[in-house]
Amino acid sequence: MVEKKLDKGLVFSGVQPTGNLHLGNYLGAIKNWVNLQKEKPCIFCIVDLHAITVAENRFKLKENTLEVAAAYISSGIDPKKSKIFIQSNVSGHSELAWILSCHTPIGWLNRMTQFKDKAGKNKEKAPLGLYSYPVLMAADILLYKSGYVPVGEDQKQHLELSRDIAQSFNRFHDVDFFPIPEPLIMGLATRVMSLKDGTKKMSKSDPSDYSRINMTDNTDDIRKKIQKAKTDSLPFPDNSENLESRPEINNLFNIFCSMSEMNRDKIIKEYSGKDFKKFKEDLFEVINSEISKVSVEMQKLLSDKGYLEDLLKVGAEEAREIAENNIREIKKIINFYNL
Ligand code: AQP
Repeated sequence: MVEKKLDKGLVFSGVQPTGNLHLGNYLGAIKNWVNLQKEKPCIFCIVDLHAITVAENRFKLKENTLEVAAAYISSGIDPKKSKIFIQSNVSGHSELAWILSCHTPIGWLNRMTQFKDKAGKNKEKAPLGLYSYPVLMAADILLYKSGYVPVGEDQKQHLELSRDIAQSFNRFHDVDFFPIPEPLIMGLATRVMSLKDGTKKMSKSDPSDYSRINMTDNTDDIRKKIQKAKTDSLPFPDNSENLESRPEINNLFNIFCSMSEMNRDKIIKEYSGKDFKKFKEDLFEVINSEISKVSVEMQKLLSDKGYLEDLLKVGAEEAREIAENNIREIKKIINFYNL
């Protein structure tokens, strides 16, 4: 549950349809949205324009898009309460991205670590879209004048940039049009790490399937992956202080806390000094009891493509209505001719 009072307008967030949705996306993002929709109007987008910033993601765009829609609904997002739609179906996202790019100094983009990570050594050959990705993200949020953006830790820097861009627009035009969006970094697993390397983020693009629990994994997959998850040769710790120096253990411990909703000290008391066999068995149980249900429900929804498509169409119509109104206002503020 969100503890602070949310009085700054609606909630916006999204997931890229890039396949391999995983436990990080679930715990760091989607699961938290289910509670938020009880308190606020929410918009949950499938951000396909972001996905095409990486060329390989274009191959399975349609099926990955439906997979995200199925994941949202199977996790408990209610399409009657929250708007669920595909980003490219609402043209205001691209239109506002251009406008906001004219309010974004290149120096701000040069600081973005995600671009540096994804472009790697080949930054001269990286597409412009990958570089300007955070401007499109600012447009996604500001198009709906959203006040809150629930995301995992990894998106914090992009969100800070969205705030700067909103302020820059407001200041330049001397208006108070865009609310300054706040990140909501929620839950106990805001940065879920790879099961094979506790210093690396659990990620869709990791070539090893054993690095992550996928939201479509069945019971057997989950069992195998937890059994094989990297630990170390020391016993389970007797306090949470030295966990930072044991990244794999820290990660499994955080996943356990988050999924079981058990108190940290209670978990430590239960397993302290023991080897990891029993802990892993119990970790498997808590993950499996939740994720395998989501996975089964996802398969069911994915077998009814028409249902998902209809729902996304309605979501896009509703989103378009808000977006078009706001774009009209923004154009007035800029002083564009509107003939
Ligand atoms: N490991 C993670 N822990 C916690 N939260 C995470 N999120 C992603 N990975 C983790 C959160 O999930 C939401 C949707 O993310 P996205 O669709 O933008 O995907 P991503 O962050 O690009 O996911 P990956 O797995 O890291 O993809 P690749 O490998 O392509 O880079 C966001 O709220 C994000 O914070």
